[in-house]
Amino acid sequence: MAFELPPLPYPKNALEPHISERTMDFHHGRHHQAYVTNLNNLVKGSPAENQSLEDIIKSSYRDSSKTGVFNNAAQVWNHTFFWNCMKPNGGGAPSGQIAQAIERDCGGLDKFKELFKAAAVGQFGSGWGWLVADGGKLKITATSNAVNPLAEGQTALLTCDVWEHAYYLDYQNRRPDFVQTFLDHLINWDFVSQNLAKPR
Ligand code: MN3
Repeated sequence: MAFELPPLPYPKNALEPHISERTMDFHHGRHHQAYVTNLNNLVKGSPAENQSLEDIIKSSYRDSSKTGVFNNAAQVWNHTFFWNCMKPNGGGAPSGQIAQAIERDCGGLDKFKELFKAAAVGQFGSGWGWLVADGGKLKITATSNAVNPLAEGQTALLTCDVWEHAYYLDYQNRRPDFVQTFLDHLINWDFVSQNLAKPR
């Protein structure tokens, strides 16, 4: 069974003015779709064809004969996760368990934003900024290219795509402004809470 591009969890123009419909059109319709198409072509006729996306990611990571499979599988997963990390009128403050964990492990919401922005902006070249759960604690990380917490044995809670294709049409070279906007206006804290609450 072939992998499919999941629909966006909101209309393409729903994140305006922060992310334009044009960016979403390219990012979801072209970039994310291309990873899905590439993955299907790469696993066709191999045992990976019948594996879950998560299993493909874990089993192909750091296997030099499966670099293409890993990169495309992880990018399919990363983008689906990223769309769900955002919502129209997002941002604001988290509540409940995730708010307490951010207080405990990141020093509060303002400090979290500062550290997340530094990690995401500081990622040299293409990659992702993350909030993860690792050994019962929250951590802020950044990964290069397609690498994600799943591959590293961590639980992904939140991500921001910092590949240039994520922001260049709307923000050009101003990655810090894009990440700040993501933090202030786009984060779907309900989704982050669900990820923390999931048994693992
Ligand atoms: Mn992307």
